[in-house]
Amino acid sequence: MTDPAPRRVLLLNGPNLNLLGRRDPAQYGTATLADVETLAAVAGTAVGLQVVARQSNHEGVLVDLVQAAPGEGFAGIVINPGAYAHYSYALRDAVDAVDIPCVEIHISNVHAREPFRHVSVTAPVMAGFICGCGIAGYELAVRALATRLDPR
Ligand code: CA2
Repeated sequence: MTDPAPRRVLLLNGPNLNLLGRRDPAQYGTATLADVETLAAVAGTAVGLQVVARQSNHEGVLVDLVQAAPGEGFAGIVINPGAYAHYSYALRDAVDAVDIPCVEIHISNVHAREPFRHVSVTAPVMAGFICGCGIAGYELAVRALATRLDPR
């Protein structure tokens, strides 16, 4: 029998993550968003997942992408909501409304930074939460999603 098509997962990066590698290397490292997307794609291939990457600076666009993900055949979502994690109830509600697992990732250790970053309003509706592991967190998130998805 032929192998089934790989499951597709959505990698969503939120506001300002398009600037990765251009400023603030002490906080976020020197890798670019393209590097992060490649890393996640390679990690996905290793566990039988096809990773499709999107980035937006706009809350409503991220909400639309989350809402559309199940209908577009995505089995799960890896999301770095950026600063929206700290206050976007709209993004939280969108994640809560979809019936596919979502894993939140932050490059930096948000708990070791300014107090406003200590809270993630999106985290409670996620299947998992990773922070402070640098961009390796994206690989960990993809692998966590793979183990979370039912075997076919
Ligand atoms: O640690 C993370 O991954 C964050 O989600 C990054 C967000 C920040 O608002 C969150 O609190 C934690 C900001 C991303 C900004 O990225 C930049 C990269 C280079 C230069 C400037 C900003």
